[in-house]
Amino acid sequence: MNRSWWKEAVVYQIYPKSFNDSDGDGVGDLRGIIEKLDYLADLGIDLVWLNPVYESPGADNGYDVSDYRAIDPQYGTMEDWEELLAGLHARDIRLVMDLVVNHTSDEHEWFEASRDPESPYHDYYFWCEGDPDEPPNGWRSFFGGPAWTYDQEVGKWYLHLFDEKQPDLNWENPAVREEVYDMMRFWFEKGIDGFRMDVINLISKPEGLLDRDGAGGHGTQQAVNGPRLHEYLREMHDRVISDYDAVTIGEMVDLSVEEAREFLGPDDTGIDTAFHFEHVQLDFGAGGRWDYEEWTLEELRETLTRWQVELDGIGWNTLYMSNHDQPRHLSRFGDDGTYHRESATMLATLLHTLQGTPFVYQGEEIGMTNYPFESLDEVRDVDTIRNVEIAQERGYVAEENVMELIRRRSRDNARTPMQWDGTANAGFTEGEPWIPVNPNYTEINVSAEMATPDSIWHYYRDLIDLRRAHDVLVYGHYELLLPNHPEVWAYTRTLDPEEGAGAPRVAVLLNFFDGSPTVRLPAEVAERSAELLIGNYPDAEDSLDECRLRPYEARVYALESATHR
Ligand code: ISL
Repeated sequence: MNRSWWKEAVVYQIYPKSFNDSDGDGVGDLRGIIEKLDYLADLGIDLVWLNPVYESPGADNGYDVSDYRAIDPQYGTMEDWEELLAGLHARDIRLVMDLVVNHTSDEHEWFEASRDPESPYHDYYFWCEGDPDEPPNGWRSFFGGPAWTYDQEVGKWYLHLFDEKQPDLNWENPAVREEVYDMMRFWFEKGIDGFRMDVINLISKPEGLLDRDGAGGHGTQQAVNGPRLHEYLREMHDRVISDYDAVTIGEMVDLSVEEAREFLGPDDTGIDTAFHFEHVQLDFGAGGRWDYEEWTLEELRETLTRWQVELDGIGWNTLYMSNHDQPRHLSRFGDDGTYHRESATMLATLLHTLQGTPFVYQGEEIGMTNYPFESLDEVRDVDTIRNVEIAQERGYVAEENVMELIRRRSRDNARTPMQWDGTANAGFTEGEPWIPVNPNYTEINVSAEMATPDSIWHYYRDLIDLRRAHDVLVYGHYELLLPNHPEVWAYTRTLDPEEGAGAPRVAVLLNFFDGSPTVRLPAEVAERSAELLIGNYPDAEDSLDECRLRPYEARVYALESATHR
């Protein structure tokens, strides 16, 4: 398998608004991140993905960009950003910026100019003529409600797949593409190491979208992997990305593994790796994200196994369960009460021992949990507010269950401030935080975690070190061992299987529940001599013959000649 620095990297995602506030205005900022550079280096990560810090009115916390080449004043200045990049590079940490080019802010100068039908900018967006009472088609916004807004002054509708303050760019217009490529080059020339590409598989809209009787009538789904997507991505690669040693991480909604094989295959679109959503949608009910159903180990294991097997040798996986759009994965897939440490470390073991690039979302490394929302006043996210209203209208959620749904689902669960220590506001700010701090900060915080030798934080650091020491954990082929075990997920990773029994190989055992199951591995694994590389309980036995796992126990064994590189 071809080696790449980004395959070997562990990524740390920083949501700047909630990471660290240096000036007491209650909002995290770039200087706040600079203060924590040594923290990042101590954790051992290789790459930072920074959510948008561009100038923005903030309707969607920076995913509504009004100037792609300027830093939003709430985060600091371009000089601060340059200092941050230099500070990261000085510590051998690379930087990936967010590329938000499916849409701009409605306050972007292009959109403002586009309101004039005579302006060359008019065609930068999807403006559609027609009856003010009847949207051009039935497309729905991801944030709920119609994907079209009628602009009285212009006398036309415009398309927005997200908030009405996020009009979609018209990629069919070559001038739009040129603007984007220029802007990408601007950041590459400043020295960044790649882009995480926001909803990149929505940029190609179906033909006839603006034609009321045209193809657009079949629903928003048609914006996913649209007809010219390959062409645009290829062009972006050839025109800009290929000039740099950069990683490209596509956020791709509704991506199937078959599609991923197409997009991520060598010499195709130039996208190196992608975020898919299959495993974070297993607990969606019939009504979608704002409807709930229990996830099962069977489904989770089957889903991620499929991605492991199908992409092997063809594409490359991202390994994540958390980000700024997802509730905290410890609360979702683990036990954030009794087995807080055990389940956080077990899930971390999964995310660092599959094939792919692990993404650690800020706070995950200390076991941050969902927020105990009690009232709508504590919610900040547009997506939550709008979608909850709609779920109520449609009857997916009764009034008395609204707060429970928010506690489970809201993106704000991941956006509460990073918990640095046990002082006021968790050490995040000396002012009033823009969003409430999780009251559990007195127990769950960086300072306590770093001071406790067997903490979640230390386990993350050990996992990151371990992956760096063993090529098999990066490049090894995945093989599922006990496909039907009701409580345990067990697999091996093998480097160069053609070397037979001498190939470096590790076995991973993960107990997903609070029982104490017995694991009988197939003889060819169980009979090998094994050395425990990492585990989240003390005194795990060295033998693989009939193991009994403790609640949420995780163990990683080297089998026979698993070599250090
Ligand atoms: O947040 C969601 C639920 O998990 C998704 O519907 C989300 O909107 C989708 O994953 C796209 O996300 C990205 O683009 C959005 C922005 O709000 C998200 O924060 C971003 O990650 C629009 O730019």
